[in-house]
This record gives sequence, structure tokens and C-alpha cells, in this order.
Amino acid sequence: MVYIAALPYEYELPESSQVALVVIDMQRDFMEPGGFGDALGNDVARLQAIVPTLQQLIAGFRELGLPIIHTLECHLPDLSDCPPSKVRRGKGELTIGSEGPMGRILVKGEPGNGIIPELAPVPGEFVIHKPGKGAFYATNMESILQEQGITHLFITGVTTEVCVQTTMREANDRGYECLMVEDCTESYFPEFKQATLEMVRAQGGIVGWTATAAQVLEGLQQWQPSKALV
Ligand code: C5J
Repeated sequence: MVYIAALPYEYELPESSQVALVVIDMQRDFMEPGGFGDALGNDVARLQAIVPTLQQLIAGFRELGLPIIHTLECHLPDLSDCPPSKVRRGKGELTIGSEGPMGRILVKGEPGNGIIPELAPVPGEFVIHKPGKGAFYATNMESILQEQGITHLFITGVTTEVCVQTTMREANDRGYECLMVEDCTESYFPEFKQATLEMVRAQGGIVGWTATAAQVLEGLQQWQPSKALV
């Protein structure tokens, strides 16, 4: 058993467990001017701060040969997978499907919908296209986790209180042991990030744990899984 220093108490990683890193929506649509986040009136520059730390965490998982799952929030070009209620939100000049400076907002395959180059997936990593906030809704996330025998999830990405938190709650309800990596998630609203971290670990870890990337990597380097890694 390895114990990762975490809040509200140590996160246990048994030899019999299998882990994955989940990287939520590190897309130009949320990170750069001219995308979805910007269209909703947010200061997208705030999200850049986590990129170097997330690069280090991803590099650590790659070195250890551990699975990485990247998600993208996106919709089909005809928006048939996008509820009209979602299109109506925001009331900005640009909305989902509008032509923006990086192509159509939040539409699959458009330049602005891609993952930022610094965090681009490499061959062999899982990439999930999701129409909702949570990574489990209308995707093959659960079947990937089951096929790989994954039991423990390290959850990162943007934005903390929207897609990251939704995914963590979905995973928690399905029985996964989830840890949100504090310095690898960010929000347009610092107070929402802080509140989310506190909500997750309140009440004895009602949704899960939080720890820093350094704490996660230190623990994983000592962990010796009994199952063959995928
Ligand atoms: C949002 C996300 N904020 N990835 N999506 O609409 O959090």
C-alpha cells in the first residue's frame, strides 16, 4: 500500500488498484481569446497558470507508463448533440456554433476546439469527446475504465467548478476513488476553485481527496501495482 499525502487525509493506493490521469478540456476554446470561455465574458488568461505543472504531471504518468485520458467538450457540426438550452446560455454575441476567430465555437474538429499544443495527447492515450460537462454523460468513459480495470482517478483540467467537478462527482457515484490535483485545475473565478476543493474534501472526503501534483508524483513513484499495467 502507498499513502499519498492528501486532504482530508491520506489517499490510499493499494497494490491491487489501477490508476488513470484524467485531463479535462484543456482546449483552446477555454484557454485562448476568441473561444467559448472568452465568448462568455471570462478572463481566459487566468487558466494558463496550471499548464507547466500539468505538463510535469503528464510527463510523470508517461514515464511510469500509466494511462492518460484526455477529454474535449464539443458538439457535432449540426449541433444535434447540443440541447437548445445550452446554445441559449450566455447571451453573448458569439454562442455555441457561431463562427469565431478560431472557427466555430465548441464544434468538434474546429481549430479552437483542439487541445492546446503544450498538452497534446500522444498515440496510445485515450481521447474522449463529450457533449456535456461530465466525462461520463453520452461517452465511452465508463467502458474504457472498466476495460482497463481502472479504480483510482487523478482528475485535472478546466474549469474546476464546471467540467472538472461534474466529472469527479459522476466518477464518485460510480465507485471510483477520485483525487483532484489542486495545482493542475483552474477556474476563471479563484473563489470557485477554492470552494470546489473544499467541497470535495469536506465531510471526510464526501466526493474525494485533493493533493498537489508533487504529492501525487511522489506517491506514484513508490507504488508497485500487482496487476500488469496497460
Ligand atoms: C465550461 C468546462 N466551463 N470545461 N466547460 O463550460 O468547464
